[in-house]
Amino acid sequence: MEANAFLQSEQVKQFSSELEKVNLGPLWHAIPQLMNHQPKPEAVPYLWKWELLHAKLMEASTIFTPDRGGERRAIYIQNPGLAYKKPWGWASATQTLYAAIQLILPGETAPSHRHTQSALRFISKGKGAYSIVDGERLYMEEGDFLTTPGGLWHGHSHPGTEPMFWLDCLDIPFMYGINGTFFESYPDHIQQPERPDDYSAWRYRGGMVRPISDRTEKKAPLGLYKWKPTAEALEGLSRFEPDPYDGVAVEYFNPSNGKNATPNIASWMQKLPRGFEGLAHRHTHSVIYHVFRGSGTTVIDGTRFDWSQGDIFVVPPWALHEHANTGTEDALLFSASDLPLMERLDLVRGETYERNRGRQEVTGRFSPILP
Ligand code: GTQ
Ligand code: FE2
Repeated sequence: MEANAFLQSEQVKQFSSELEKVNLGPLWHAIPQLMNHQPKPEAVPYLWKWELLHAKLMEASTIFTPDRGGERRAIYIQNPGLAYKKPWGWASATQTLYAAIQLILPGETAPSHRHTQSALRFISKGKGAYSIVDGERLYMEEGDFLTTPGGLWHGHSHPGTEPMFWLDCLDIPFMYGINGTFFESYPDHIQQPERPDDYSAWRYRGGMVRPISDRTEKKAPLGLYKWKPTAEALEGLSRFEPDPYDGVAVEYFNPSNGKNATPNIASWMQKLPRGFEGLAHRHTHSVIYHVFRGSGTTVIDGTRFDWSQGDIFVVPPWALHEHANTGTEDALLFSASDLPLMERLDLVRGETYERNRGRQEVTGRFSPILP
């Protein structure tokens, strides 16, 4: 008897269902689903418009305040492909990463806490608030990048005058999946400074040199990466040929060890020069993009996503994608990915798209939800 017919036979089926009743399972039925030949992500390519995120956060500000709720005013993105997780509470951006936009208004304070999840922030809009991380107040402005590795106390407060919006990205779903969550509230609302303001930014004022004490590996020797030096790095790199897939791209790194600034999450700032038309590729890590400046399109698995300032979009693992700048200025994309997890798991793999001169055939166009 041929294998398939044998598995479908009454005797085998009967036995399999008896196993189920006693909390056992037959591998011979499970293996093709469990061992797919290549990644089969549940997360789908998706895009959230800034107009929607902004409108919902403004609405939230009339309903929820950190004061009354004891927590941050953040609204997270839920990947429709991960909606199967909602019965146990929520869906995340990808299988490993969470992303949200957080809004803090002048006069508000989000109390300090600490957790095993690592966080990063990228400032989309506004200035004047600070994040206090491990006793250091970091004053934030548009384009700045902050890292808060797991385990450090952190809270936010806004002594300034205009609303501030930023992207939060954390490895919450990954930590949840491995049951690695520990969380504590700070005993006394928001932590008070234990070091001078912007201490780490001053220590790294020079850029590519480090204080001699940082030869010893530290979790977050630099807490906040200013926009200006990042922009200068992109400008210098722009003298040369852009990467055919990613344009002109730099990575935020930990100056004490040369690794990604945030444990488990890699973060990049990439410039797609005016007229840039990237080639398609795919890789095992998944990416969350946040459009800092400009507009363009990304084709993901054949569907075209049009993006502009403030939008968030997700490239799931192993999805073919290519970026193009269709606007009249340089485009700047901030991104966060789980590449460091893939590296630790020895799962770094990628493929370039060879057909059609390296560009996908566009089979559809994504229609985003507007407010
Ligand atoms: O600001 O500390 O969006 O702990 C999710 C979890 C933000 C934060 C989020 C967090 C924070
Ligand atoms: Fe937090």
